[in-house]
Amino acid sequence: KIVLRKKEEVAIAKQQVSVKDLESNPTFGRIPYRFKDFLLAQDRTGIIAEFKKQSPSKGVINGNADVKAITQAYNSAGASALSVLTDTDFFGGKQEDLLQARSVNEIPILRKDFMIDEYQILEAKAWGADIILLIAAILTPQQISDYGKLAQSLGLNVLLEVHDLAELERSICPHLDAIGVNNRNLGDFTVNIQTSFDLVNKIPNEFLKISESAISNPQTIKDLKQVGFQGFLIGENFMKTEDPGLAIKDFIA
Ligand code: IGP
Repeated sequence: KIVLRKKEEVAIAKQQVSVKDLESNPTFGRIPYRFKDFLLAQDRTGIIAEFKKQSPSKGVINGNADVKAITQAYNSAGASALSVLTDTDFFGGKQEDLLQARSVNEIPILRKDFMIDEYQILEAKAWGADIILLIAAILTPQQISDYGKLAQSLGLNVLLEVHDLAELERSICPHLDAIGVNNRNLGDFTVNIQTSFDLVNKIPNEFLKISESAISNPQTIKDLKQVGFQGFLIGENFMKTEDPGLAIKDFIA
């Protein structure tokens, strides 16, 4: 169970690095990029390009991938934002990946991890993230509201991830900037793009609308745009290729 594993991980991290240490990191004071400014920019594509070396559903995708080279290539191809996995146990990511991506990119970066404690939001800020992910399936509405509020008070943007209408309805609150519909069921890993089409009209217009996972061709982006999505989170389809920075180009009209 991911949540229990994360709790252990966070408990250890707290012993090693105090909140004070996180706050005194020079990166902690930077002013984050605004998700909206990049997602809606005319010269960008709406693609949130993900750096992901492995996943529980696919195993190793691209074990030797170079985070700086790939995120820079995504960026120069026109990605609106980057997503970097920092979960080690399930996704083979790490803090260093985010730091490295931050050091060479001037577009928003999502810290892609399972946030279950306020401490991780301070980490995200200290490591140079601009956006955090809150997954409705593993959080109570109270946690979503509290974590969203804390993140926004630090200048971070908040992406809420939902997989069905019940999650969306119970989790919606003012402390969110974007709502992502995950086309992958985190319980059994099945994917269905239809999930996005079914939920798009239930997302209030004040939030950025993102479709996440299992997007594998440019036509799907056009179809999703047509119904109102503004962001498209894509990982595996790029990462599984020899050259992810080249693969993204086919998705840019
Ligand atoms: C990307 P894909 O199918 O393009 O690789 O999916 C992203 O949506 C997926 O990695 C993801 C994810 C998550 C990973 C969506 N929600 C939550 C970890 C945790």
